[in-house]
Amino acid sequence: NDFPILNKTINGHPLVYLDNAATSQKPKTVIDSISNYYSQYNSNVHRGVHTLSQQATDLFEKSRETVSDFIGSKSSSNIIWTRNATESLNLVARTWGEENVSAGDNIVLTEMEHHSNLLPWQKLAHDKKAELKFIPTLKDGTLDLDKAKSLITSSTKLVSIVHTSNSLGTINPVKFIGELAHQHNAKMLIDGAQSVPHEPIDVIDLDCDFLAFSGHKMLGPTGIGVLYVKKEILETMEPFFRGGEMVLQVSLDKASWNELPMKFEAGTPNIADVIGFSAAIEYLNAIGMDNVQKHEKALTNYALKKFKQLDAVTVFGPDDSEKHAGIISFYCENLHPHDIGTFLDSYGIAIRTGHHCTMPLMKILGVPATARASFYLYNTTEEIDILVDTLSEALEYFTNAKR
Ligand code: C6P
Repeated sequence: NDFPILNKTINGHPLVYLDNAATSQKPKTVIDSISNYYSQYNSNVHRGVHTLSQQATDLFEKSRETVSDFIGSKSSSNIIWTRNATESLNLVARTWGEENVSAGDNIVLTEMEHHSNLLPWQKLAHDKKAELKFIPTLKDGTLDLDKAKSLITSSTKLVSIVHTSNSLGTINPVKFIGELAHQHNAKMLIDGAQSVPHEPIDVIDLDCDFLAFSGHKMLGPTGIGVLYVKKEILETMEPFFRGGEMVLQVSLDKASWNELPMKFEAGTPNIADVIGFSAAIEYLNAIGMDNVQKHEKALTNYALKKFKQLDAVTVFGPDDSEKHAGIISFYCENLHPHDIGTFLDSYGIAIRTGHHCTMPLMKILGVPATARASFYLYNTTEEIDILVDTLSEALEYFTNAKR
């Protein structure tokens, strides 16, 4: 009941929203906080001495502290606002990457990276004549960690890895891989787009150098993302964008930079969505991330068992919910995932079908695309029953249609 959209009917059926890996729904507190900002505090931040500007600045900076605490960061000045995880990843490639990667170096990724954690490194490697190396995916959807040990060497400058795969649901051992990276003096970046919304994250415990994630996948609005960077690294990085707000002194021929994190936030920021994102985190904190994780583990176990009843369906990713987050990616023999997605939609069930921006992984799995159901804190086992029963009907319908 906290989520207005979940009371909707779609095609005459109650909405069963199972596309949370693409984006989550928003509780009323988040929607209201944005409206409240525009009706009560709307003004620019860090610029005015007037009351409204100071109130907006206070809310904006308090939100940075809320996010910082949520991921266990030592200071809110390690938190840079971006538009989304994609921008956060590009920021690292275009600043730290440009300055620290040279010919002969390598960057280690996995075969299951989202395009957002592949394409920026492809460009950097091409420009710098560096090499990309990929930790392979084993048959069970986990990473080949023996291979990881031999791929990460003294020539590795960065290991950049997806924490939870959006296409397999695999939860990767990023802390262990980070230790391997640090043993070779390489930096560790975690793509947390699919993990930060679903489990407690502590950047100090993970000891990652960079962490990227998006607000819209964790009850927050679209258009707001985060890049966490260790302070000592952030201090050495050049700005990404240049312009207003990120400067200290400007003359006609040169400029010096504002203090952290403003140095990385040129121009008027997305104030309303920062405030909305903070309301989302407060909502998650009130429930507790341990509880969110526990609930989704139970749903995943339930779904993995239920899917075993469907003979013609292959589920990708590990069998064990300790290694498999609430993302069930599947393929039905001789049936295109889009047909399944359309059939399910006619019953009000929203899933995602396609390559999920992981085309190289689809090639490795040997499928053109998958159908994907992804869970969040508001989903129920009853909804999984509806999904599996309707999927079973779909299989029957398409088998009969082909006869
Ligand atoms: N994955 C999905 O349906 P943005 O779009 O910038 O908020 O997030 C990019 C991104 C980065 N890494 C991972 C692991 C992701 O899953 C995503 C977004 C969505 O799977 C949209 S393709």
